[in-house]
Amino acid sequence: EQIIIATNNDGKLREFQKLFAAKNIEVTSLKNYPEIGKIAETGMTFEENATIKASAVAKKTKLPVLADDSGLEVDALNGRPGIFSARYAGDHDDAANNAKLLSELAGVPVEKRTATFHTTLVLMKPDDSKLVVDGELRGRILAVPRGDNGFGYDPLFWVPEKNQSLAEMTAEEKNTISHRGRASQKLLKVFDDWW
Ligand code: ITT
Ligand code: NA
Repeated sequence: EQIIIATNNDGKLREFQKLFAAKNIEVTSLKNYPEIGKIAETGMTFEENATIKASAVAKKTKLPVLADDSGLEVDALNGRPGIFSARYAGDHDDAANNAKLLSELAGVPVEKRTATFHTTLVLMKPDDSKLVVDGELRGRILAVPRGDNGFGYDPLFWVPEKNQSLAEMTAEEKNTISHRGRASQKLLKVFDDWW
């Protein structure tokens, strides 16, 4: 079995490779399809954006495609950056995004720094039929980054049950509890029947 992950994000790809290895599903990314350029995410929801990415790639490859649209919803910021998490500080730049998040939350006390990480996955067949699943993780935004693992906002996302940031966890630990891990577990549960 082969699935293309419609992503240019190496951090996501690494996590999916681990998550899907258990099912013997081989995962490749858009790196193998340089002719597919940047896909404009013009939707207003995670599902719309994931569907746009999946369907653009399915059309070109005629293969099953999985797309991930994710984002960080910060309560004190009324749910921002949300679907704009990649473009929060302009062009996709993790360091700039994290710096902007810290500055927007400057002075906000720890108990008010609650946030949700959200992932919507869209699995699409070449005939455009799709399977949609979501996953979420609640946590808090730290005032100082912690840990070197993971990617994106991981050093700033603290998980109370573990007393660790996502960047302090191993990839396996993160996959067990994360938004992406939870969505993937749902997907893998129904995958065989749906396929
Ligand atoms: P693709 O669209 O190519 O998949 P992207 O990084 O642009 O890659 P999104 O549109 O889903 O993906 O943007 C999600 C943003 O949230 C982006 O800034 C990521 O770095 C960040 N992000 C997503 N999942 C994350 C995770 O598990 N931990 C930390 N940051 C994450
Ligand atoms: Na997006």
